[in-house]
Amino acid sequence: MRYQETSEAGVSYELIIESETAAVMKPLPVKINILRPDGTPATGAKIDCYLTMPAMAMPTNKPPIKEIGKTGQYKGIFLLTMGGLWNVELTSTFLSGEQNTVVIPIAGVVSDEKEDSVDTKLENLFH
Ligand SMILES: [Cu+2]
Repeated sequence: MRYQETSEAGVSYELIIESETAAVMKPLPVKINILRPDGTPATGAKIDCYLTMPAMAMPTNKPPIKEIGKTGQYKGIFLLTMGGLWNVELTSTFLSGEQNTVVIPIAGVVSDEKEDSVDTKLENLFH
């Protein structure tokens, strides 16, 4: 899945979740491509990432985000701890000291497969 958001300062953030759905309670490898307003890769930024839910307070969820080489492409692993709407809050601090932030909403999906397997386990308990 691919999301794109542009900050007020014109910095573009592309968030790629390397799976078909943002499944809950599964490690989700992500890549983040950051482009400056002139279209060049934003290299050497420090990225702070907070995963929050707009509907409620959740425990702090702050996956580390690291740059892959000096490419302006960053990576990390998300873990969504419940189903529903999440906000991916990304703040970049550039070498110049300049900061900017975007918020990207994503839907955490409880996997049917997981529910089925729990049901099957319960059925097995009662038979
Ligand atoms: Cu929640």
